[in-house]
Amino acid sequence: MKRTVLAAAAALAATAPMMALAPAATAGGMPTPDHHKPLSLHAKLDPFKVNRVTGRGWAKVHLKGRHVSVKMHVKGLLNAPHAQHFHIAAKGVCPPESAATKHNGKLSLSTPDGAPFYGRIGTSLTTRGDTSPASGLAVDRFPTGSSYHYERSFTVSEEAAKSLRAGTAVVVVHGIDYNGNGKYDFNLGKSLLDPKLPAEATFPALCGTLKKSPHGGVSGGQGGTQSSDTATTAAAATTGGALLLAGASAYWLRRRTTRQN
Ligand SMILES: [Cu+2]
Repeated sequence: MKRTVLAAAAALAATAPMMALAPAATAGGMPTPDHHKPLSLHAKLDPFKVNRVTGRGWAKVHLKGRHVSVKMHVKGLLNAPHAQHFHIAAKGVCPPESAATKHNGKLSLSTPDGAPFYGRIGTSLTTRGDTSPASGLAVDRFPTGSSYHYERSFTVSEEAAKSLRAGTAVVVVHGIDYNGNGKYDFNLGKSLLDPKLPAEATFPALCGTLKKSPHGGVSGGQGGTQSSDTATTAAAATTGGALLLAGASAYWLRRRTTRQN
């Protein structure tokens, strides 16, 4: 019996190397107990005045292993789609106004201007489907509006989880209206990330570092942790369905993660 299983596993490994590789890589990762400690983080999202933004917001993240439950609220932005991400693996801070440079002759802060401070995109906070950096500018899958609430649970990359634990993950909401004409246009030129998009659509609007919450999380008592987990489970069911549609590999990843937890 056991030999049959092993033979089947060997055959699977030979015929489907991609599938066999993924679990092996996880085993090699040797997760420490620390990785399983749930963690609550929060960020106050402040506007980039140099980009003529007056809005603000907040973000809360519950992290367990590589599973995140994200809640965000923003207000006072342009009524348009807003790309939003966890930026990771740099200084873990929002850039000072002095990081701004001239774009189309106008002093403003582009996404690359701020990169030395908040880092590259680690997670795309989309409303559905993929959440990897590849979806960084998937404009049709980001929240739209001048004010909005965002809530979603999903699995982040090992790198993003690491940055969240290290306190170097930064929430950045993009999309500004520099010339105040009520729409994204090319007054600051083309986006440095995608020349088809106006710079205004991708320049950072709000920013905040995700810090460990003083209340809630590990030391926050059973009540808070439990309610968070309940919300996570309910939302995860929806996310699972979306990933299933997104492709077999994502589905595989989802199942693997579920088993680990
Ligand atoms: Cu971003």
